[in-house]
Formats: sequence, C-alpha cells, structure tokens
Amino acid sequence: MANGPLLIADEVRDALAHGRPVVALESAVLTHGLPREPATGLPPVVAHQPDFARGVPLNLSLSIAMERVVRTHGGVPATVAVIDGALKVGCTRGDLERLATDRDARKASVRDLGPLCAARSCAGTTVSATLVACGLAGIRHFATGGIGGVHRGFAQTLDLSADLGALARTPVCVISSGAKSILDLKATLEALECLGVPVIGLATDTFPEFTDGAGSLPLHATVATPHDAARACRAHWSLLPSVGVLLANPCPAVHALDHGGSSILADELAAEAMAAGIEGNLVTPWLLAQVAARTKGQSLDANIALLLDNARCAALVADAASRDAG
Ligand code: PSU
Ligand code: MN
Repeated sequence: MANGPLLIADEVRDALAHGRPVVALESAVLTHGLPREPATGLPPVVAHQPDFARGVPLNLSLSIAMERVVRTHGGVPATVAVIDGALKVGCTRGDLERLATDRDARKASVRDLGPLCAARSCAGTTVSATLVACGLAGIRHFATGGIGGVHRGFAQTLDLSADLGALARTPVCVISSGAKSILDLKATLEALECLGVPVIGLATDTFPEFTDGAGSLPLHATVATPHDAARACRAHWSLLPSVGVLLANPCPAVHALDHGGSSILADELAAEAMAAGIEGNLVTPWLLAQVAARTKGQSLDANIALLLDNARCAALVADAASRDAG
C-alpha cells in the first residue's frame, strides 16, 4: 500500500481537499462501548428514530445514526476503524456491520495500531487511536461520548487513558460530554491542564459529567455558540499548532441521570473491578456495562442521547470553521 495502512475514503478526501466540514467518529464505542445485542425494548430516547429498528444491534444503529446526524447538519462523517489491517478514515456500511457483530474485533488504542494492522486485524479505534487517524488525514473535528482520562485509584494502577496524551499532540477539536463519570474527573482536568489542552465549555461553565449531565467542577473557558467555539480553536491553533482542544457539551438535561447517578456507583465499581481482576483496556468497557445494568438501562439512554448531540455540535463547529476559513 502506497500510504501504508492508512486508507481515506474518497468522499472524505474530497471534502477535505475542498475545505468542506468533516467530522471524525470513533468506533471503540461501537465494538466495546455499547451493547452488541439488539435492545429488547428500544431505549425511549430513540424509540421513534428510523435508524433504530427492532432486532438491529444497538451499537450498529447508533453508528449509523451518528453519521446521519453529521450529514443532516452539513458535515461529512468519517468513522475511523481498523478493517483487515487498514486504518480506515470513512467506513462503509459493510465495515460498520462487521465491527458491530464481530465478537473478535479488538479495541485499538494508539499502541495497538501498528501490531493490529500488521496482523490484518479488525478493531474499533478509541479516542486516542482515532486522533492518530485525524492527524494523518488532516481532520480537525471529532465527536465522541466521553473521553478516557484518569481512573479512580490511579495511584495504585497508573491507569491513565492514552486519550490524554493523544489530545496533547494532535491538533483536533474533540467534542465530548466531558470525560466518563466513572473516572476521577478532578484528576482528569488536572492532567489536561498539565498537558496544555484547553477544556472549553459549550454554553456551560462546568466540566460535564458524561451521562450524569452538567457537573460541578469549574472550567476556565466557555463559549456560547459553535461559531465561537470555532473561533476559539482557530486562536488556539495559531499559537499552539500541534495541541488538541476538548470542547465540552453536557448531556441534554432531559436524558441525563440524576446528578451523582453513575459517579455514585463508580467508587464501588472501581473497587469491584480491582477485586475481580479486571485490568488494562477491559476496565472501561466493564465499568460502562456495569453502570448500564445497575441503572436499569438509564445510563444507556443518556449515553445515546449525548453521543447524538455531540455529533450534531461537532458538525456545527466544523461548518462554522469551514466558513471562517473560506
Ligand atoms: N465514550 C463513550 N463510550 C466509550 C468510549 C468513549 O461514550 O466506550 C471509549 C472511547 O473509545 C475511549 C475509550 O477512547 O472508551 C477509553 O478507554 P480507556 O479508558 O481504556 O483508554
Ligand atoms: Mn486504561
């Protein structure tokens, strides 16, 4: 392969060449973040949406719906994944279907990309690995649910997500509902500060707590609109051209768990995970599944709502950035 394992879809390449808005989407949420099984009853948040049909795996419906939301708001979606050893930027429907149903699909963090490509594997890319693809392709906007960060009890495990390092060295605006509420959010903000990554609240002055909605930790930068967010990124990149930005958009309030919803469970779960020997890259998927089970699916509902809203916001910011540049 002339470009090594990197494979950029024609539509994405064309949009980038013409300065049209492109939004990257990750795929670890598809392979490891959401249930592979069709929901027995559809979550209320999507019960009437066409992409969520009965019998279709929930993770697949969500990926298709995120791509559709990006398009509805004027963007070109680029779902990133490792497919048969290629780092794809822009997956086909067939790629998404394979990832959604393949139980052997791996979870690719930055360190895994080379070995997985050499072994011609299939994998969902985490935020960190998706950022690598964005950097190579020149994509500036990327929507996800909640980034990985500093895990509770990290002093014992040194479990810090590779998402943090990738944000520090890739000039991409990641639009997320903060970091996952199962993490140590205060320590995660400290780590981002140390790495020089601005965390900008979109119409909020606190760090959102993923499925738990608006949080309580203060942020040092806030913008009112996607247009202002694009301006803030442009100023940031004119000074720090290789550093990422975290744009924090809280879970829509009607879908958020009551405050403390999943973070209240998190200390207990972190201890349980350690006792059960859950380690390494299995920790995050295990914690998310446990929270979903113990909130009787409410966290799933919130997770889907925030993923779709982040895709919408990312498309709006990418669109504003493309207009300002032109
Ligand atoms: N956001 C979600 N659900 C997820 C993830 C993010 O709403 O499952 C994934 C992302 O791919 C993120 C990863 O990069 O979890 C973090 O895993 P770890 O803590 O092992 O770095
Ligand atoms: Mn980890």
